Amino acid sequence: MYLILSHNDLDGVSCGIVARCAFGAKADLRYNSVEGLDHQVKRYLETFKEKGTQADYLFITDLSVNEENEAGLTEYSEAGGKVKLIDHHKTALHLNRHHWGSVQVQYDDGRLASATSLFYDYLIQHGLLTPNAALDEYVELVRQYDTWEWDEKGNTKAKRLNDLFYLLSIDEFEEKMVERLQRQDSFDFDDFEQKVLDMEEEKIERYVRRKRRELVQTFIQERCVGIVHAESYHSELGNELGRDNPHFDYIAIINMGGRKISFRTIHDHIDVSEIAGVHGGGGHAKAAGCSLTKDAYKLYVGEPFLLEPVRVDAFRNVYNVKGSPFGCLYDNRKGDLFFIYANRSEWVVEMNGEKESGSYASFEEAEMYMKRNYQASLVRDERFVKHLMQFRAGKTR
Ligand SMILES: [Mn+2]
Repeated sequence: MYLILSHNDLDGVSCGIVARCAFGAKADLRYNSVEGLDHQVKRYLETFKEKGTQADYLFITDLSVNEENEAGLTEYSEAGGKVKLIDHHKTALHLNRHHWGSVQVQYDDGRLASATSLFYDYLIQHGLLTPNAALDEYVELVRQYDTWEWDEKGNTKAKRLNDLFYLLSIDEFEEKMVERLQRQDSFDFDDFEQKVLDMEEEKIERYVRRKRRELVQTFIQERCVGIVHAESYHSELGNELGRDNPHFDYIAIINMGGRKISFRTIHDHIDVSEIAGVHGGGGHAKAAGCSLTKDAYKLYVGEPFLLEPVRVDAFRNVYNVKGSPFGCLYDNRKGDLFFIYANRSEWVVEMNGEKESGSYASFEEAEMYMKRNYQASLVRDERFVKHLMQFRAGKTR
């Protein structure tokens, strides 16, 4: 029996799927949350001590273990137990000091690795799985989704695979994929799945639009944070809210029911796994998470509770458009007016008719300064035109 303990997301479950393709009924697949894995490993090691070996081979994929289990697995391995931990999170790199640890964040050619792609390579290299074109394509879709490479490449098939994963139960998804990957020479969705995925896409769009209006802005440990409460679609929210609001260093998504926080950033200079690490969590530079501890609750829920949401920038404007060198107009809830315009090669922010002291090399930097400090949003054309008319009247008078 091959025991595979893996993560319960698309990448983790796909490790199970390739294991099923390799080992058939001899694979025992168990999926865990990040928090759940250590309990599962601990229990396994305890039963091993009492009753001897339970599995011919133990694979742990897409997740890493705590210090206690690290010691336990080493002991297990020294006692003759066969075990391999295959992961791609940089927070697990220290496990490479054990011969049972195999953690790789990226390939030699610079592509980021996923647990599924690493495990797939491992199984092929050890003669345990015969590759085929459908599996190659499937594994690549999972890798692109898990590493966000799909987004750059515009590969929506990878995104849709993840959507399908969350539309079905894990068992159903696993069964459908295993059957398809063994039978076909390319990987595709069927007509029914295509239709359901189209509907899902529209549903996500509506959800994100609604959440956009619930976003609050604050500073936590000198970082500008956008906070939103949401139970689902964390990746989509993190990505879209982050892109709409580049002045946020990162987005924190609070799941009160699950007592968890997800952190997402679109910026290269921010590593959200460090921010999650402050509260005992972890993950990747651009996507990480932690439990909603008492301290985290105070910072991300309690203190910002009474803040008003950030107002959304007007988006149908023809005249008052961002980056126009003639200037564009913003206001905030306090009633302050802001004008950002180009003065020769510099960008300037004016607040209530007074020029602010700094100047900026680009419109984006000027807007970032204003949004971080004053939470202003782009006003609609009607307001802009009215403002210009008043200004004109003031001048001629
Ligand atoms: Mn993964």
